Amino acid sequence: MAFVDKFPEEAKLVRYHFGVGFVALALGGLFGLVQALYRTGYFRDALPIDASQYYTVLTGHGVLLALVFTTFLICGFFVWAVTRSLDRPLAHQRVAWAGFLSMLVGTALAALTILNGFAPELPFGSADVLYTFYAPLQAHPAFYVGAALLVVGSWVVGAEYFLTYRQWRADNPDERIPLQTFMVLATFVMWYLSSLGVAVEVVAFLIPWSLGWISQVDPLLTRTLFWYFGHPVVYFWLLPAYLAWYTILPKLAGGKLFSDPLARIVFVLFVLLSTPVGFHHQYTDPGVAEGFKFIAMTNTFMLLLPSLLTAFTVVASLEHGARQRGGTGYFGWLRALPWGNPAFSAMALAGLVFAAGGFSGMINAGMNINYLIHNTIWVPGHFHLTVGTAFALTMMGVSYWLVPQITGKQLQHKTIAAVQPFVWVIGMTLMSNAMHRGGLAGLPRRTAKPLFRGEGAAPFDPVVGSISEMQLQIAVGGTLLFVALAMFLVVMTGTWLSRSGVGQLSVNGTIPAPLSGPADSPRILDNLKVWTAIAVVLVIIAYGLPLYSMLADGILGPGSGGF
Ligand code: HAS
Ligand code: HEM
Ligand code: CU
Repeated sequence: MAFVDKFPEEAKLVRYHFGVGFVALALGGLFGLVQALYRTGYFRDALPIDASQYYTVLTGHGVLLALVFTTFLICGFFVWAVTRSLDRPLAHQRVAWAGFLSMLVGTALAALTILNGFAPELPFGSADVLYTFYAPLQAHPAFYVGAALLVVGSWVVGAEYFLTYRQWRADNPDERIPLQTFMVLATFVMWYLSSLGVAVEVVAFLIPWSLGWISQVDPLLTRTLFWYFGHPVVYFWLLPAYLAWYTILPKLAGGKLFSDPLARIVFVLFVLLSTPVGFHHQYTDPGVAEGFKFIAMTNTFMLLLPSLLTAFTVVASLEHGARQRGGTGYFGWLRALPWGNPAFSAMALAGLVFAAGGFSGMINAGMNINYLIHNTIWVPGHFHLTVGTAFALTMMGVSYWLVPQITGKQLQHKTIAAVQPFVWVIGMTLMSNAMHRGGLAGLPRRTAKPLFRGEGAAPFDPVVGSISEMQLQIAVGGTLLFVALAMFLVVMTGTWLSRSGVGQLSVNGTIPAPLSGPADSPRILDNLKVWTAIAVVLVIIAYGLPLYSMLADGILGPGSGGF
């Protein structure tokens, strides 16, 4: 039975979340194209923005894609995962709708203040503060209230996962938590622990400051609170992709998950290690002692472990699937994978791209090498491989598979869908590779009109190896990405609006049991209370002293205290 027939209200919730996410994706993607062309100089004069509005576009792009698109897709996807794996409706659908509504109102508020940058004569204030929004940049209070409502809304939807799980537990006291629900709960434990930082930043400091109630804030403190949240938020984006790679991808490959216990260990490691690492975004900040940065670096390198375990488990599961389908040889089995199925190819390609993004992350994390790439376009190169592809392309793959199940309609425009992931990956390879190279050559990020050596007639003089050539690749890659994004949205809109609902849905929504099941692992793995307690201790160790030193000279006073 299709998901929509069995759980109609939950399917509707997922549809609404995905719908809002797709609108954010469309607008954010358009901004991406505009800024890629503007900053590389291609058609700059034909674009309807000037250099100061570049920051309106950049803020819109970052907020709509990294904060809005992600949060809506994740919350919706998790409603599906919890309902499906517990095989029961949500405990209180109203709570989930309330969370959705809070997220929607928050998004509208934040988007309005950002978009007002295009028409400053209107009374909505402005918010050219970028998606990282820490002081000293200041936005209209409505922007911060919007951001807070978005986060709080996600907390409320998240609470519903826990309440539903509790209900299930009362009926099934001795069973192991089904894998997908375990992954959802672990992700949200991490999310609650880490988003507390941004909540304190926004509610205690930025809102009162933007309203004029307090005259100054400590920029180092707000940055620290932001990055306390700003690293784990990247795993809030990554773990839903992992949920899809562990539980859906092996099935699409024709096989089974290799090991359920390993998957649980990976998520536990993320609960423990995601948060005490935020200082790796602040290696260049004065006022934070080197020792604390060093601790963050060590933790960051330990945090590679769960991703390397994932690479092993997921690839092993795919190989198993490929061999079931008749694949042979050391690498020949790769050919036996269903590359023509867009749900599969999008997720598998996202995984391959993430392997490259993970390596550039390792380089970012080294305290000394970081000085070379920090604040250069290398960093956007890194995160378009991670959140921009590992997350975004995986969610496109998930949508190809799930949207038919939550709408009861067959996937439309199958040829466009089959080609789309490949167009995305070609575009991303061009754009991201050139960004990494440009960063090494000193090309800055967040710059409307970067100046660089030998500018001359550039960007229209792309000698191979020159920055002009990299700029050209960024522009071409960005354009291809936008084309791929439009293709995805055509398929989604076509499917959603089609009248193909009658008849048997060709998607099979069941998920086979893993080769090694939960019974092969100790029950302690499921004890999220223990892991949460240890995670809190690690956070206190990593953040206690540095935060104390920032607060010791007064909560609103800039500068650092005794350390
Ligand atoms: Fe990062 C900056 C370090 C992962 C996102 N990162 C950013 C920013 C963003 C971001 C948005 O240490 C910029 C923020 C800003 O605006 O300033 N990052 C890391 C490290 C990792 C990492 C060590 N980042 C992510 C993920 C993100 C993300 C995930 C989003 C989703 N990052 C940094 C650092 C900075 C940074 C510094 C600050 C830079 C600066 O100076 O500003 C690690 O978690 C990466 C581990 C990953 C791996 C790869 C494992 C491979 C796998 C693939 C399996 C293959 C499959 C396919 C499934 C070790 C799992 C198989 C298919 C077949 C066909 C076989
Ligand atoms: C920044 C292009 C898709 C997240 C940028 C920048 C470019 C760009 C050129 C760098 C601007 C600068 O530093 O001056 C594009 C294009 C896309 C695309 C052409 C596809 C049509 C995405 C997706 C995501 C994303 C899917 C996330 C889900 C971000 C973020 C920033 C960024 C968070 C940083 C904003 C900031 O520095 O404040 N993008 N991007 N982008 N992009 Fe994208
Ligand atoms: Cu980080």
